[in-house]
Amino acid sequence: MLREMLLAGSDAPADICAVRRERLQRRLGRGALVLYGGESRVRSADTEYRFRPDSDFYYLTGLAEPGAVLVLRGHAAPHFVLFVRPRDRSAEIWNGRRTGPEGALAHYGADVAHPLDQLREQLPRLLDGADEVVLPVGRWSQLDAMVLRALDQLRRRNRWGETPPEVLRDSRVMLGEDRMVKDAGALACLRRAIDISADAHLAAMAMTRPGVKEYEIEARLEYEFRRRGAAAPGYGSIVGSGDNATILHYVDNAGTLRDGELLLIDAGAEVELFTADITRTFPVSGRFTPAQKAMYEVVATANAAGIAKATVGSDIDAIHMTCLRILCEGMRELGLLAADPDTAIESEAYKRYYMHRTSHWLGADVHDAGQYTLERTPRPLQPGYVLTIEPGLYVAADDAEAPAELRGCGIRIEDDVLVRESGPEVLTARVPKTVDELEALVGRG
Ligand SMILES: [Mn+2]
Repeated sequence: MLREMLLAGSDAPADICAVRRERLQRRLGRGALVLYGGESRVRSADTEYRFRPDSDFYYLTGLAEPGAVLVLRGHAAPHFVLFVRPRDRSAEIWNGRRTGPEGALAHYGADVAHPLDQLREQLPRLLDGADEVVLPVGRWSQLDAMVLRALDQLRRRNRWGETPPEVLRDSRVMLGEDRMVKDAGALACLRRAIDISADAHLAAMAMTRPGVKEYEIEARLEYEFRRRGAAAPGYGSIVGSGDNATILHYVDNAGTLRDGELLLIDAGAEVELFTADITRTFPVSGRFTPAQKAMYEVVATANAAGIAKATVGSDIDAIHMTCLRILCEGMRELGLLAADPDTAIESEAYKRYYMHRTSHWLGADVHDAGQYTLERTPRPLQPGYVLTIEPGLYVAADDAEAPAELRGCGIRIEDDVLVRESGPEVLTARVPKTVDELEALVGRG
């Protein structure tokens, strides 16, 4: 699908994974990268979850098969080596098709491919002469052990001229740096994921009315995701009505929508591992109460100001502080806090109603790879970064100090934003969020 999407685009390279490997090889210098594609996970007894490959591995190979290992060598040819499960007629009848070493060469562009059981024997040879080994240290204990054993073997064979790498480096920093700036392939997937998610949110708004169950909304969202070819939700869909919306990671989705309450939906589709991350909040009945509307406008103002701040050279802390100040002013106007914004920020009194940060990187993981600070200072935004802007306000149902009409209200408005030289692009702009738009759409399906 990735290939089709790229070919349908302008002049994007046909094999984006090859371009990524070339780019990474330059970062590697004379080092060697070893990545594991991940394994199937048991759901219960002997049934498994659908396999979802490791994001870094898939980013570089496009191969989604359990057990595969990638060795990318900067120091010598062959540069791109894959280890995969061998073809096996019986196993494939039970558990699905396998690529096999032949397929790894023919379809994934490997220079050399081996059956997985040769990894132990081949790895020392492949790491010989590299100046460092780059791997996700501590992520997969078997991979760690395999690499350490290979290094030990090279050390013991030094008299024969073999040379072990001296440095172990964590791959997640290097891959994270590469994944920070979204390339043509990443952006094509993100735009597709967001497009599907936008339609899903519109469909959910249209069917919202009192008496509907949260899980019916969840099913409608995820029906749209799958109908349009997305692999799955990129994270557990949150469909929280009434005070369920004040639980940040609410995924039970078991409640009933009631007249007079708000509904918060945080859901996004995943396409080729890239996921949308969109939150909208609107009234179950299609009409905000005056108090709900006042609270909603505070969050909407923060969301707009946060987006405006997502410019080259700005940073996630600056966006957070911009939103936080507006939310604190709003909390005072709404009667939630008595303190002025400076005092509320200083004392952290605002955390009673706004307990999370405003942004995270978005990409092949919903909370994407890439460091947030460089040398302990917030990382300046660069063209090609994608982040969320998601201010919110949450008033617990039993908060006796809050105005009665706001108790049990949770509001979050989340957009996905691409940083560009010419200013922020709101990738999620198609999902309605003004009071007027929402009141016109909700329940009209
Ligand atoms: Mn988010």
